[in-house]
Amino acid sequence: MKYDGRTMPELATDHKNRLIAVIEQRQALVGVVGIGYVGLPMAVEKAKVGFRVVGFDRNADRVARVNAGTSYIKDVSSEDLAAVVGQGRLVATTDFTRLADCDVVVICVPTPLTANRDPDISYIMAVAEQVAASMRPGQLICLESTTYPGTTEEVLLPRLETSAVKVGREFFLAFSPERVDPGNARYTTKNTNKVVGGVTPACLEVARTFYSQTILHVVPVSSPKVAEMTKVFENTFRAVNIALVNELALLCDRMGIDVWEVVEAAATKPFGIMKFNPGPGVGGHCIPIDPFYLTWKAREYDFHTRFIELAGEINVQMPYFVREKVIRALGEDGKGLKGSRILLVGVAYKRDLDDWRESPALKILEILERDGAEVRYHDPLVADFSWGGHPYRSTPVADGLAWADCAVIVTDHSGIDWTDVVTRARRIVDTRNATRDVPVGREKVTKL
Ligand code: SAJ
Repeated sequence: MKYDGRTMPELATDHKNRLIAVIEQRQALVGVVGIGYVGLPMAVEKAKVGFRVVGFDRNADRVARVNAGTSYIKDVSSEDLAAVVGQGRLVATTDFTRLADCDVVVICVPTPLTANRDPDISYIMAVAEQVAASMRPGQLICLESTTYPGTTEEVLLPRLETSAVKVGREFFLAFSPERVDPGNARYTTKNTNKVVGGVTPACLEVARTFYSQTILHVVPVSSPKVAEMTKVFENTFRAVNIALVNELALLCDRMGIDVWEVVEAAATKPFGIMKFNPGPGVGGHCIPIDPFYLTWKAREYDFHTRFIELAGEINVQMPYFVREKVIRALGEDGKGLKGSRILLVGVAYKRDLDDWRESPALKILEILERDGAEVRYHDPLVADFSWGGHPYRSTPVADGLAWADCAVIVTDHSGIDWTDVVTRARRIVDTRNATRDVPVGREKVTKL
């Protein structure tokens, strides 16, 4: 087999072309570190087009479920997963020494914040040590975790490069941000444009070749920093615009204007605007977190990211605004928060997901309980969760509404019968305008 006019043995010393050859022939062994909502869809997509894929995770339960072909990620069907596992194209392991076998290593580990809201790149650092320990010439390493500009070249590169193993020669290093919108059926890993920045031109060439095997449109940029900044900008754009519409909700409440009507009317403008909705707060593991990676890095340059911090302040206030709305709603019935019964309808951080991490529902629950209310919840997608050391279990909606003095709609799951909710509820605080199409019982409903 010849490639580029040369035999494979000749290529052996030319790592870039050998790697490109095995990628294009789908012979490359792909390692995906972190098989979560980003890593698992990526792993399945690569396996579907013929790559052999090894999913690495410290979570033995996830590893076992992948190897059993049972998906735990909403956007990956167990059918698709079982198929590639059954064909022997995807296997999962907790044995990170097998990274040495991989031609390509894609890192999709979490990048949370510490308790005082500084970046926590400990997951990236841990993987960097594991990759470095099993490093061999001829590997492509791609970081996908959302992080501050500079991480790839300032944190990963020094840990991977040695005097004998040089980036762009013996190994290739790139950053390519994940762009996953959990629950979005229209845009998937395959048809979502992928930005890629390589440490060297050779790194970019290899990384572009890799991603082009399964992604329709790959967008090369001049450096990993540009790619890292692109991603943080994307999430900051959302955080700031959500905060803008949340601030509008606070003002409209004071002015007696229906913010939902304003948002809908503004959305009729055919250009120059993008619709965002006010809400009970901003959840998930991206929008409330990623912008603060940039805030932290900007300080190094004596720069204060005022928009990001202001957006964070406003978004963090929304659960407290929900509390104020609940107090007003209960007041209509001569009740106060203390001793009242509140049913949260929906605890997931956004519609039609079962993910309650960083959900505003958790802060609303905490605030209302602290004020002496008794709080239960109903969420058809979240059977139970634990928060503040307490277990919570979803209450059937009819029982919950019969029990509650006030229902608070926190997540507007499309599978909930909102007419039934309004009919059964005594009082409702609707933080998502989920009841907009319910004509009956409007007198019971207090909108954000
Ligand atoms: N939210 C609002 N009002 C809005 C939009 C969202 O209150 O108008 C709230 C949601 O309820 C949720 C939070 O903000 O609690 C985040 O919403 P999101 O739709 O941004 O959801 P994520 O974090 O799951 O996904 C986002 C991606 N979302 C979209 O592009 C629609 C995208 O920004 C990133 O690819 C992804 O984070 C990520 O992984 O970074």
